[in-house]
Amino acid sequence: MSGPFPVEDPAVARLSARPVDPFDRIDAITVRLPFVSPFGTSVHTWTCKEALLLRVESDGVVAWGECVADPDPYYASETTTTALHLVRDFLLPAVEPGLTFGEVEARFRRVRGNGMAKAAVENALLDLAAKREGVPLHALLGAEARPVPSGISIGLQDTVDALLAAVEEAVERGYHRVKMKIMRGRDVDVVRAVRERFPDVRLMVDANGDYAPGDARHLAALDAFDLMMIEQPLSYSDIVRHADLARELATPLCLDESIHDLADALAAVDIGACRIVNVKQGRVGGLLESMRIAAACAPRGIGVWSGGMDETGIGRAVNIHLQTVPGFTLPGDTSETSRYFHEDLVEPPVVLRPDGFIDVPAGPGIGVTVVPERLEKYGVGAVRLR
Ligand code: OSB
Ligand code: MG
Repeated sequence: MSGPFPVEDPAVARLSARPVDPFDRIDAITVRLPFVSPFGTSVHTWTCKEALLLRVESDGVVAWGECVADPDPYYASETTTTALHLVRDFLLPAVEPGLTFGEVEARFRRVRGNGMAKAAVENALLDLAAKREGVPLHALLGAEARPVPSGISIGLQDTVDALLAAVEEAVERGYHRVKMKIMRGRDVDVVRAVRERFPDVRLMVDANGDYAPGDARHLAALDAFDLMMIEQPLSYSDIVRHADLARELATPLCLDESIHDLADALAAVDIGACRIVNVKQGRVGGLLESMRIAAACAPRGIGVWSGGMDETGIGRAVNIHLQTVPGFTLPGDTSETSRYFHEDLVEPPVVLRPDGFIDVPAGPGIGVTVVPERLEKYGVGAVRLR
């Protein structure tokens, strides 16, 4: 049943009214960072992180925005190349200092979809605003600093032993919940093996849309393993069948790929397609839209957590700041830097405290510093946009 469309969240309204700061130049830089180990999913195996970065300079202040798109369209339709096209030819031309963030967002709405490109611009402008004001990003979002819970996303492994070893390491490190990727033919037996060995771990699975509506009975076998949720079992393009599936399963469903904005989230929640939403700020078009989704889900009793896109330290910091916002109620896909990269672009790296929590950076803006030599080392292309 559809409820009323939510009124604007007060924190979002305040940020929307804020003018965009003046800037002197904007560059796009593409980087490629090798992963410590390949990340396998039902849709693709990634061996490195290619990311499009936006660098904004303003009176000697340097701000950053990382676009979460991959170089390929296997997780989402956007790629690093399409995002550069959209940023250069359609989004940046619509940005003028002095417009409010709300007005910029309204201009961006004329461009359909392409949330990851929009988010990259918004992220950079918000980092600039926070740095020029001398406050951490989470304060700009209206949230109090609080340690955020950790979560790990373990890719498909070649053997069950390798998976058990990865889960064991995660449990020893103190991660608050473990997510494992599943796909057709690598699901029930593998999950059973993990559950038998780790009876108490908070466990969930992510299928990246590998199943079809006819698989409901098969997926119901997962109900035996006390999973927190099943993430995106069916296609990214099919919210309605998730509602049908949800009625067949005891385990809550969570949507990732299907949710591109607040309207998608409300549609999914209203028809019972999910009880939990994975908010990736890039996928939904930025931090303002992420806050709207969290604010709309909280009173509906819908769990929200921040997903990840194996970001470099720039995007990882953004995800950590976002999770201080009320409404982010569950551990997200936020893990230590050392799991992904031998060397990241930024300092300091994300580390887990002994209690498994992650401290939100305290410095201005995103609160991490890009190391120029590493940008040089991992950069594969740069172009001045403004
Ligand atoms: O489906 O959540 C996903 C990474 C890339 C693309 C899609 C997904 C993921 C992850 C990893 O699960 C999240 C992370 O560790 O950043
Ligand atoms: Mg997912």
